[in-house]
Amino acid sequence: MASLTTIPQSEGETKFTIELYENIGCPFARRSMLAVFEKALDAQHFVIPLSGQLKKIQQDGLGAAPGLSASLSGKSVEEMLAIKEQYKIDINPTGEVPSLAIRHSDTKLDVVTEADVVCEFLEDQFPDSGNSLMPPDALGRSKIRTWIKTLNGANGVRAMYGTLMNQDPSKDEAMRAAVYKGMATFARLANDDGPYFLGAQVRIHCLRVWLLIPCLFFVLFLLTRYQQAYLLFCFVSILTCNTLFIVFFGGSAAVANVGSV
Ligand SMILES: N[C@@H](CCC(=O)N[C@@H](CS)C(=O)NCC(=O)O)C(=O)O
Repeated sequence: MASLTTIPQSEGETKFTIELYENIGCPFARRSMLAVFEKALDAQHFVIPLSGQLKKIQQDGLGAAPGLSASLSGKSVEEMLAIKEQYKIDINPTGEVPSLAIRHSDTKLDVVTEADVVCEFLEDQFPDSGNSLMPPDALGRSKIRTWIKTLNGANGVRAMYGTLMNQDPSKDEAMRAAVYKGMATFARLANDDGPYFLGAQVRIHCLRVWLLIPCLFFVLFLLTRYQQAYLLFCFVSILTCNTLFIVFFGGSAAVANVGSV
């Protein structure tokens, strides 16, 4: 195992290090990357190829997935396939990212999966580190949970993607109504002052919403008469999101290679 950075812990606490298994091309993984960043945690980052990327590079060579080749530079197609297989054996049998591994000093390994669960775990485990991702009051926490539930439900992301993908004009009206219903829930729960959902601080659900901004703009583009303006917003926000991720996580974060584990 490559040497890992140890998180500062108070005396008497068990020593452990955290490892985030991620891929910059995955919105779920990005959410966990943002949570690690917001909690100011010194995690070891490992890039895991996505199945779609592996399929492309097997068919058309490393150039077919430039993002992956940049993250795992110097690795051959066979080595990338091996990284994925080893990840399934050691960390997450589903092969999905993100996964957060907690490696204890006695080599015991605990693994947390599912992006939302990883984010809540980081908040629960490190309440005093970085930004607090959950508000101290029960009412604030209930608003966050209601919005996340809405986002996961029929009027949330599913309605947005459904609207994007729909080829049947007779369903347009119902889909539009679902998206508006979801947005109305968001507006009802949101704090009037901002700039974030519950006021002055970034909270856990902001990590989800930020990554949906390009999608929201695209849905608005489809729903509105001012299509050119929204299309422009859509491209700008996609570019901004990607650029920010590359700057913050692709460049400056210690993105290591699981092959060195
Ligand atoms: N339910 C999971 C979904 C994560 C997920 O779907 N990740 C995709 C990439 S965006 C993945 O790793 N798929 C498996 C693969 O590409 O091999 C979560 O919320 O974290």
